[in-house]
Amino acid sequence: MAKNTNKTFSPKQLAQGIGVSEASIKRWCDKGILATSRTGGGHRRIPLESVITFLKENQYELIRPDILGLPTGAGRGEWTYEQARKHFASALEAGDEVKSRQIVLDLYLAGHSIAGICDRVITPVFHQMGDKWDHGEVAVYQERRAVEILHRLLYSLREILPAPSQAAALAIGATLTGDPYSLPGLMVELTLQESGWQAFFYGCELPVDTICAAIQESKPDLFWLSVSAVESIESFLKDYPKIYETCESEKVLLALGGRMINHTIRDQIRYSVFCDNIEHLQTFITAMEAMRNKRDNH
Ligand code: B12
Repeated sequence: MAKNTNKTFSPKQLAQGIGVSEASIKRWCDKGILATSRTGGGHRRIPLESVITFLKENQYELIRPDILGLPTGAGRGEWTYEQARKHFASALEAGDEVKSRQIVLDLYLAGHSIAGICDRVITPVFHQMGDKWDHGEVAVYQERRAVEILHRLLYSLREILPAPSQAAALAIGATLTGDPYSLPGLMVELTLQESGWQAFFYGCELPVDTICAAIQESKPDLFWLSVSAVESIESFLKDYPKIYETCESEKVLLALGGRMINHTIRDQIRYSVFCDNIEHLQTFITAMEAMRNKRDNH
């Protein structure tokens, strides 16, 4: 398994972090309950992603999250989506990055999927922020600051997700020229990684020819395009078929989403799957993998 982060902890650090004895941690390491590596001198080291997997699967409270490099207070809160939305909105508006991270991490540690957290907490909060900005209730700087906080938050989640294996399916994604909206692309990247894929968001505002070149060169299993803004409908309808045709000839699945793609546009284009939200993509990926496993077992 390729590692996401080099952060590892000693049994003593983890024991202090979750309030159990060091002997218990060592026993769990040796039984394989906690994925462990060894230093050159034979000492046990527990990678951060193994700590997170363990916390998600067991009911241990994080007593000292700071020891594990996690935000103060993480792992303590039990949120309903509704409460999480309310507190996440206030934290983001106030620019409280620690609180924002804590809420998302709490939800993740409590077993919520990345897709669920994105669609049910983060996205509605950004929609609400857009409406408030439109009504002059939120300043431009608050919105921009919130986007930056979200970037850092989503990157930090990527670090704690289990790393995909070298044999994992590959996905790449982007937005086209004229589309500066980065959050949906990053959310898709994380969701695919949570499903065990190697996923790379190549960024925003890519000219169509370079997207096609990337698909031809990387030959991913899936390409995702997020369309939140377009230069013009005409330019989109001219450029998009080039992406579809490249995917078709390279046998790459094309997942499409984004608020600009309405029914009139959908009637004029082709894709492998259209998603209104991130959970739709997760459902599609899960179904595809179940189909592949079924076929492999026959
Ligand atoms: C942040 C923001 C910006 C930032 C974006 C920065 C960044 N790095 O992303 C910046 C500053 C660039 C920006 C600029 C502008 N913005 Co703006 N922006 C927003 C805001 C507040 C949040 C956008 C966001 O990230 N939402 C969160 C994402 C995750 O939600 P989502 O887009 O709905 O995506 C979901 C689904 O569509 C789906 N999805 C999307 N893509 C894909 C792809 C795949 C493969 C899958 C599976 C799923 C999927 O999954 C997501 C999760 O459920 C929105 C409010 C809103 N309603 O979204 C306004 C909003 C979109 N902006 C608006 C406006 C007016 C503008 C500007 C014109 C402002 C200006 N005068 O300059 C410019 C236009 C820029 C352009 N070139 O188009 C308006 C648009 C109004 C309209 N009718 O179109 C909105 C709605 C605000 C409002 N209420 O008025 N904006």
